[in-house]
Amino acid sequence: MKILQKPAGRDFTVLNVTDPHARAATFADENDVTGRVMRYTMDELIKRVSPDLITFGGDMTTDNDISVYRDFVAFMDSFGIPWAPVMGNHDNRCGVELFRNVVSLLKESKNCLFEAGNPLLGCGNYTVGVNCGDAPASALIFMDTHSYVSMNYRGNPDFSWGALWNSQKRWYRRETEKLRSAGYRDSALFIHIPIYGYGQAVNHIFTGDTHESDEFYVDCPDEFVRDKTGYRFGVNYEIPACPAKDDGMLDAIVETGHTKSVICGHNHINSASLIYRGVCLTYSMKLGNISHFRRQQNGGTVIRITDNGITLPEHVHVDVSHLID
Ligand SMILES: [Fe+2]
Ligand SMILES: [Mn+2]
Repeated sequence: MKILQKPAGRDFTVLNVTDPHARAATFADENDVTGRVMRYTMDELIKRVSPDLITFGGDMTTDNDISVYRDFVAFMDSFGIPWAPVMGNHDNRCGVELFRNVVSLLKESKNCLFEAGNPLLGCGNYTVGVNCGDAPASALIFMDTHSYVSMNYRGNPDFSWGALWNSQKRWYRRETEKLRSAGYRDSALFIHIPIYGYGQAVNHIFTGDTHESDEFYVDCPDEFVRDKTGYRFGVNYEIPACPAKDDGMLDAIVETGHTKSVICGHNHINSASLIYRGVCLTYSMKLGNISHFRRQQNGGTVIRITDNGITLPEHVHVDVSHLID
């Protein structure tokens, strides 16, 4: 487990960005709009948030092209800030040999904390500890949600979004047990594809699936149903693209009682943050304007590690209208 230091007397700030779906031109052509949007967004986020760590929620690119992966890794490295990614479904399905090269890029990268972990669990199941001096504070857990599985999904017998495997849930339980006995107060979990609990939470808390509003990133519009805890923000514009059958992961999280917050990507136009069964389930803001994009959702999502544990997330919206109009 890699350890980062929380400076005494201030919070440790984690900035999550996700789903850039970069293209060759994004970084190769300095006048390319998608590249300008991505650079501007990252620069703004870093200026406004001053992150100690950038977590990355997957789907680096949709193009199965090693040069785009190389450019993206260099881009993330260029900020001089440690960063920790999970794999997205597009990364996972880019092909065996290319994927091996992507993993090498991440391992060789200067500021990337990525660990492939046990290959029997997929790729990129690992933990980063945040300590204050020698004292463990909170931990960040990263897990691979794979790409697709074949099962009956919404009428399609051959398809469901990827789910965490049983072996990964066993790893997660052991990992949180170890963290707890080492003195880590709590943890946040970073994944690409939402776990089944996201779907359950939406069904449980809201009467409808979507709510059309441009003000999703501010607190609760009146007409939007508030959950029982009174906590929620964001809007889901589409149904959670989670596995079709219960992956049992929310049960594992609730039973182990260590992870306070889960942050996922994948649904590019969802931004809801809900507390369900005592766990905060959040969709991250999306980085950049490529692939299924709402300009109100461009930005990043922040959690902070305080002396009292991990805070609830906040969305940071970066307006890029001047670049894409
Ligand atoms: Fe994506
Ligand atoms: Mn995805």
